[in-house]
Order: sequence, then C-alpha cells, then structure tokens
Amino acid sequence: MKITAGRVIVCSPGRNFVTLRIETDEGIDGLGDATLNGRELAVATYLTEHIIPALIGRDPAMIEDIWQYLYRGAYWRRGPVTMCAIAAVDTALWDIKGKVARLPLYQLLGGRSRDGVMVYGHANGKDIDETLDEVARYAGLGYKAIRAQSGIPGLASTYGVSKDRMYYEPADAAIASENVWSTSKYLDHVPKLFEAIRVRFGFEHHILHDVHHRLTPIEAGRLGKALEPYRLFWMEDPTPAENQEGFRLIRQHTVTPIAVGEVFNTIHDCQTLITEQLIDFVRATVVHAGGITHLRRIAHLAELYHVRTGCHGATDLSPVCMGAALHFDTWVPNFGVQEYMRHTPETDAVFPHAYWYDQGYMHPGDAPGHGVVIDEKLAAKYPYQPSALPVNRLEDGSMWNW
Ligand code: CS2
Ligand code: MG
Repeated sequence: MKITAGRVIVCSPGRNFVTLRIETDEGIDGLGDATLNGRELAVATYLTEHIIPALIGRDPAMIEDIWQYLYRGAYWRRGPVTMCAIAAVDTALWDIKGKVARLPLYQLLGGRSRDGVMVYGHANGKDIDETLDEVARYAGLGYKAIRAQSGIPGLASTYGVSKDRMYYEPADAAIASENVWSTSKYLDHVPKLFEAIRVRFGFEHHILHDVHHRLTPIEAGRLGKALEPYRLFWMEDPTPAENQEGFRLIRQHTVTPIAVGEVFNTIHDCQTLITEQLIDFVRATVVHAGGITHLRRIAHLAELYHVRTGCHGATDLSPVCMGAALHFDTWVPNFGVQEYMRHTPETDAVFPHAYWYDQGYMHPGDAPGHGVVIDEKLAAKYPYQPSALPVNRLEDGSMWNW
C-alpha cells in the first residue's frame, strides 16, 4: 500500500477545525485532527508545504518510521505547530491501519482495559448560585466527574465561563480580546465556590477545577491548601509549567491533586513533572502531543510514577481527536479521566462518529480505525473564520496568563 495524497480540510462549523485526510492507492484513507486553537493556518501550511510532499509514495503501515522521519527530519524539533502536524499524520495512519486490519483502534493498542471511559463535563456560571445549578444539571445528565468554574466578583470576565453554558468557545475575536485578571479576587472567591458545592452536593461526585496557568507556584500552594477540605479530583494548570521545578514548591504545601499538560507537545515538557511525581494527572492529548504514537510514550513514562492520564478534550479539539482519544483511553492502563466538552450539533454533523456518551462514561465504538469521518461537502459550507484566544492583563495593565 502506498500514500498517494494528503489533503488539508479547514472548516468552521461554529469554530475552526483543521483536518488531514491521507489517501492510499488501495482506496483506504485516514483522518487526523490538526487543530491548534488560534493558530490553525500555521499547522495547515506546515502540513501542506512541509509534510504532505514528503509522505507521497511511503508505506502508511510504517507509522513509527514516519513519526521518526517527521520528528528528527524537521531539525527544528518540538513546538505546538510541528507536533500538531505530526499528530495529524500519526492519527490518520493509525486510522488507516485499523481499517486495513478491520479492527477498532483500541484493539491495535492492546485491547480494552475498562468497560467505559469516565468523562468530566463543564459546569460554569456567572456566580456561585448559577454554577451550582449547572453542577446539578451535569449530575442529572449522569456525570460522575464535573468541572466547576464561576465568574469572579469584581472581574468582568474570566476563563471557563461560557455565554450559553453548554458550548464553550474562548477564541472569540479575530484579534485577541483583552480580559482583566486579579489573583487576589480569584483566591478570595474560589474556596467559597467549592465549599458551596460540597455543602449542596456532598462528596459523591469528582469535582475538578482549572486554574488555567494564572498563579505563581506559592499562590498555587496556597490555593491547593485552601481547597483540601473540599477534596478536588484535581486542580488543573495551577501555574505555567515551563518551569517544571516550580511544582516542587506547590507539592510542599498541598496534597490537592494536580493535573497539567494540555499545552504540552512532547514528553520533554513533562519529564521532570512525572519522574519527580510533581503531578498526579498528565493532560497531553492526541492532537497536540504528536499523536497516538507519542502520547503512548508519555503514558508509559507516567505509569512508572503513579501518574494517570487526563486528556484534554475541549471543543477546539475536533471529534477526530475525541474519537482517537477514546480509543486511547479505552486501552491505556493508567487512565484517569477524559475531558468531554460537547461539540455543537453543526460540528457533529460535519464529523459523523461512532463514539457515544452514556451516564458519565463514553465509548469509542467498534468501527475500524478511530470511527470518525468528515462530510467534506458539508464542511465546505463553513469557511475558516480568523479567531484568536483572549489575552489577560492585570489590573495595572501588565500582561498576564490567560
Ligand atoms: C481548557 C481549554 O479545557 C480546558 O481545560 O484549558 O478550554 C483551553 O482553554 C482551550 O482548549 C484553549 O483553546
Ligand atoms: Mg485546561
């Protein structure tokens, strides 16, 4: 079998997605997600100009060799754009391998390790009361794990609070919108949110929170300690993780579990975090961390150090990534939880898929490969829309982390 073509499909059914289709001389093709929120066209160009020409004529079965070729051959290694492009190729090749073998992807990885993939939903509200009502709604939908984010008194906006409660899309303007942030207002407010959740709902549900890179390590230690009575499943992205050693400081002050890694693109971004057990969950994903081939390496390292997976699964990761992730989650021995931010009906129509949700768990289905396809005719009706993620400034105007 030989690769005969690679096509990049950019569409925007409610938000931008970049999809790679790899075609072969035996009529079997595969799909990979190549979506990098706010930088979509950078990845599309990397694929079209620098990767696809090098794929033509290669044997699609040689997944590892092609991964090594694209990683080592780039010279300029790592980084979100490069690794997202490699991920798209890798995912498409695993999809092809599954179709050739007539097996669902999880069978190729080593078979089922669990009956279902526990997912977490996103409860959010402009204030504590609205957030509590959303937690109740997600509990009513059967979720065992629920993330809670609320507006912060005194701040006009903050991460994770969506306009319509269900479909959260932060990339909301062609040029980044500017939000104002106050760590002190946030730190005063968040413990009250989780106390209110535990008072109303008890400890039956796994409750999660995303700090979204906004604290310093010592502030994160303070928050983790303040949240200990509410027994969070995890405190996510407490501080930017370029400084992996900074997490030693957090660990000195709190036993609140820590999840990091949705912005990671290789194992090198989390090697210290994992080997020093500075985190409890690694959030790297199929689409941003080099595909199934590389995510499997990260999971194997994590397994040695009691670190579990908690793959990112926001709406800006396409159903192709969700499908592949659910197969990965079905197999991976050190699974923790899978994020599941629902896609809009328009998105689901463009990307028909085999996976489904049932009472707090998701199932990948048994279609060969990852079980996700794209309706290119329908996709063409949704052209790319320039969009950028917001930026944060402190109240004095200094740039901060969004
Ligand atoms: C968030 C994401 O889902 C999460 O945990 O961190 O919503 C993130 O902000 C977006 O994926 C960025 O595009
Ligand atoms: Mg996050």
